[in-house]
Amino acid sequence: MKITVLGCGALGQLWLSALEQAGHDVQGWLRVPQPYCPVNIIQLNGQSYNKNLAANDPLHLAESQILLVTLKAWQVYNGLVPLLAKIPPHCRIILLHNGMGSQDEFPNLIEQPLFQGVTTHAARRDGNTIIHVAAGTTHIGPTNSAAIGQSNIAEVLHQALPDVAWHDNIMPAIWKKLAVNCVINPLSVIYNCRNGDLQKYMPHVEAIVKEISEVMEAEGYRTSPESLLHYVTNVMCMTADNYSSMYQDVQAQRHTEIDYITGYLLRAARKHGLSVTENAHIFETIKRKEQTYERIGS
Ligand code: KPL
Repeated sequence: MKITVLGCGALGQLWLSALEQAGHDVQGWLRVPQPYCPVNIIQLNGQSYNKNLAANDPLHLAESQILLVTLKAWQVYNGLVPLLAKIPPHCRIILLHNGMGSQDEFPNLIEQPLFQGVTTHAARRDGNTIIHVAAGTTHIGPTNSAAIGQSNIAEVLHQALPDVAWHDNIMPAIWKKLAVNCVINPLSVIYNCRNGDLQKYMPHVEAIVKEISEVMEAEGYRTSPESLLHYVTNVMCMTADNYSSMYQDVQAQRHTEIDYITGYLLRAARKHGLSVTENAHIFETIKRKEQTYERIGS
């Protein structure tokens, strides 16, 4: 299949390499157009994958059957909207980012089948190389009417980078991943540690999870603090050696996804009149951290 991957960061390169090795005709799409996208991965089996893959070819884009968007949540609107008129009407668009709320920025703008996915694959950048630190599961499902029933897309992705699970209703999976990111990402910044080290701070983790569970229940999802804690600690263990994407963003003094992670949770809590003081405190801490370096950088 012809596939364009929008965003060539750690996750984008992971998917580019996996889809190319599965035999697809892939290209990367970068904000600043380039003829090639260098993809350097150390795969889970320890083998290196180093290739210059095609990039920013408008003809390829015009024929792409899948547009896989691996941009950060806050980049999606500006990155995706200009491409909508350049891809075919049947091109399937998959949003694969942490957090929620990016789609609220372009309601009903997308006619193509639109899917949302979340993944627990862990990858981190080491210089110019991306290390695939831990295997995970990608959950994917439809988020507009044109995408309903198109479950075969999960199979295409699964052949390239397993596991991929299809959900007719993707929202519970997205909320569970939001819970993971509300805990692991900001706490790894606050405690300056790898994901696995967060097991030393369980009272803090439990307090955050309890608030998330209350918000999820108010939103109509069946959950409990115990089951959510189990899910979050499991991801912590599976990705123990990884530094979370937010940790990596802060280290590189990049804008984080906190507005779409904890920020989204706070907005949902407010809607239901719930007080989520632990998460509010965490949100403020990360925003303050961002402001320090954004002020220095400006
Ligand atoms: O999604 C992640 C992230 O870092 O953004 C996890 C699963 C926590 C892996 O680090």
